[in-house]
Amino acid sequence: MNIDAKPYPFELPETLPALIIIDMQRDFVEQGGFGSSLGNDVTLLLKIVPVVERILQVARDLGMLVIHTREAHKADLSDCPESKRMRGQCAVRIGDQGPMGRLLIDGEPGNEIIDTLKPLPGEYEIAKPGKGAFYATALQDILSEHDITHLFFCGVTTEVCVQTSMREANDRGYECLLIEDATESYFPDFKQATLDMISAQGGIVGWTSPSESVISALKSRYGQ
Ligand code: C5J
Repeated sequence: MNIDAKPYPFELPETLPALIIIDMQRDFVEQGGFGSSLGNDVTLLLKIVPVVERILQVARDLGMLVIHTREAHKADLSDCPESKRMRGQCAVRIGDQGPMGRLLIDGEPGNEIIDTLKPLPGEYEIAKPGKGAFYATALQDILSEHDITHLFFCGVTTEVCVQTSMREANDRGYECLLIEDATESYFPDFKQATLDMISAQGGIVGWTSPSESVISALKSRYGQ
């Protein structure tokens, strides 16, 4: 069973693939978080929430491994390079107090995954200090323990944490597909460019496909 995808059909494996949901945390999608501190219009990101909810439900129904990530730093900022904290000309920075607590700090209200996508018991929630989900996390060990070979990505933002994580996964030998309408950027052009560059050159980073195609193929392949 294949998924209709770019640049060519994505072949589903015998064993269940995993779903990785990148950084659907209040810091990026709500006013007063890290995303808005950088001057972004965070409302743009909210439109993917119902699509991600649908995909998450399908993954749960099929018993897929689900991994949620959050971009998060320790309260003492020991895992946040000064170069990252000082980047940009903004009034509030990582670790500073905002309306939802300290920006991008593990355990603060703003760092939580949004209510409708909250992890359930049995799902993994990874706090990652970098843009990539593999950097300084246990992600690779978790995937190996579960014999995962194929990954579906969604979340925010397309050209930063999603793309970085997908490139890290691609370099580690995973077959990766980015769900087109389940990822979003503060910059629509950047989202499109990212989708294009992933599937260019014969799928140099992987595949992309709309959620409708992904969901129907997953249900046909792994449903009862
Ligand atoms: C950013 C992310 N954009 N989750 N983080 O800083 O994409």
